[in-house]
Amino acid sequence: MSYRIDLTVLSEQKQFCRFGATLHNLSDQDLINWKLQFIIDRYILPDSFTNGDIEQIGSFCTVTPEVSTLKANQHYYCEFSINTAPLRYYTDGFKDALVLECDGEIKHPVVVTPIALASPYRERSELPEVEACQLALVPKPNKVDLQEGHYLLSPNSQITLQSIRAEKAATWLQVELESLYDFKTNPIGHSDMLFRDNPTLDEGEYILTVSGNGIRLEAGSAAGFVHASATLLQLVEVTEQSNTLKVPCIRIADRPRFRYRGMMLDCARHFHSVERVKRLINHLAHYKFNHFHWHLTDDEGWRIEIKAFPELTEIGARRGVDMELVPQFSTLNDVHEGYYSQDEIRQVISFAAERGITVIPEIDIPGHCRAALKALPHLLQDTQDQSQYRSIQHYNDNVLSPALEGTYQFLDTVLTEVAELFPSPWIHIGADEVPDGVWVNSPSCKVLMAQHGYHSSKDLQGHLLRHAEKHLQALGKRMVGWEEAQHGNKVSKDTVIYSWLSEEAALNCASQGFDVILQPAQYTYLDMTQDYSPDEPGVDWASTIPLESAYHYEPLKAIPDSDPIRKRILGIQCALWCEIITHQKRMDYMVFPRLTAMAEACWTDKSQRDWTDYLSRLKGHLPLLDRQSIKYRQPWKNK
Ligand code: TNX
Repeated sequence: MSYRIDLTVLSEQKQFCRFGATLHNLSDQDLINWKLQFIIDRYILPDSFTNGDIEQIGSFCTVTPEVSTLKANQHYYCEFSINTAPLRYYTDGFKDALVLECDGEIKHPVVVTPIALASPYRERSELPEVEACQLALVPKPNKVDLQEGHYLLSPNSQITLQSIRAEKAATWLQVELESLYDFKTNPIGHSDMLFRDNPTLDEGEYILTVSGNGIRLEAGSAAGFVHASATLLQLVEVTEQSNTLKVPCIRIADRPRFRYRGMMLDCARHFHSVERVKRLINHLAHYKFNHFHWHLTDDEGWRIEIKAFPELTEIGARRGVDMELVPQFSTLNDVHEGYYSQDEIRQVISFAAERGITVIPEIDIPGHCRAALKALPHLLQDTQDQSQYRSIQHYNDNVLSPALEGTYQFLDTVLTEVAELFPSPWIHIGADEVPDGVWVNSPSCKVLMAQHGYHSSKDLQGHLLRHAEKHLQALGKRMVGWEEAQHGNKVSKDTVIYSWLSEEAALNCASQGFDVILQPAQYTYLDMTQDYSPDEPGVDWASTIPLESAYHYEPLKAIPDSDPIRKRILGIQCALWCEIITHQKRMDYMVFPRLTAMAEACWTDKSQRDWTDYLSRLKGHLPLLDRQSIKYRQPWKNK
């Protein structure tokens, strides 16, 4: 180890903190004409920086020190401030660091020590001890009638279809019985797993009956059959005999509480392979989710192949030191790259459809567009624009211009390809977090504003989104977007709003006549830390979300059942933003077991939900997670 960097909190207040960083030259060579690079996801106030200058693009920082030589066995020290909340977790500190010499020609890796936090070490909180429940069903079905005895699935067991709608569910059940329990059904055996149409059952609803004669799965929809299969997969118990499973005799009549039950995955901040995406979608099916919201583009990466614009992925899907997109969030030295070809996307869509899940793509505009802007500057950059702005993630060049022809050409072409590729009736266009100050000093935006009598940047954003909405409508699609999509009051009430700030904001949209999906960050963001110990990975800008808080998310608590506004709330979605999700293990840790708590908020009636009861079912359910090698966060310390 030749170079090491330490970061220490010097002082902290609610919205202001000061830090000291020390770079140790532990080598036996002087560093000459050197620079320091590091990654941190807070904005460093440039004027607060001592002993050098800092330049920051997103989370990527380059320091030019005041003194250009750092002697062997000496150290360099700098201080700086942020005007945001204190750091509480090790993952808040430097993620990586690098020393550059000779104009970047020589790179020296730097060991990063864990940040010395100001706050005292906080113990991880403990869950109450509970007995593992035998009938470990998650989410809890709405009506369960447990009976005496068991039915044995044997080497002679066969799946029989009396409904064409059940075909996909039956295949999925077969695949999962084999992968989870090493159980093979017999194509010419005794028909004891029967899928049967029941036209009295609504979308998603099912009845599952296990008796001495066998197992019957009834539904009126393809999704209902998938949900029935998911329940059956949680009911089976292994036995000593090979290819023999035990299922308790039972009758379950079950239906979803909300018709939209979703999860969003951010594949832009870090790329996740097709295999990883499918793995997650399969888990979603086990918990009766029916939508997968695929966040495919953002400032830090464009992940979907667009045939008309190969630059979007040639340039926009790669980050590295000497590239158009500089490193962000994780390593400085490695190239981070990846995108999904249209063929791979089709594969994912059909994999999801086989599990009752609709894939909703998101192309995030007009903010969060840095990757697209860097890839297609000739179309998208407004070279006359002198506006000064800084986005939440510290970019000053990430917003599309509503006054450029190229913006519309880009948007129409991309949305047309996306609409052709995805059978989903909904297309998500983002619309979140356009920074203040954008467009104000753009001559062409001023002209556009004057032409239409617009007064603010919100009007301009609305102008662009209304265009997107009309284009999507012409392609037979419904536009959906984050909460800010209704800013400027230009899109129609046909747009579905995904509300992430608060329930109040969601209800405000619903009362204006928008359909709404609830995704409040304080409860449903799986990138939030799960406890108060500093070694918990994650962020906490919205909250820390222990399992108990996730479980206790109860939407619309204050709204009477009779209030018609409830009809506008279509459902719930949880989200995994992936700034810190760099590998499968981290993903599993952040997702599980909180996903199971979210599933219950989506599926199970309020009257059926109980924290302690959930915990005992969760305890009984953990072995099934183990069978899938899911590296979940241990809910109990000494499992
Ligand atoms: C907010 S919620 C964002 C994302 C970040 C996330 C981090 C929303 C629409 N935008 O861009 O990744 O916070 O938690």
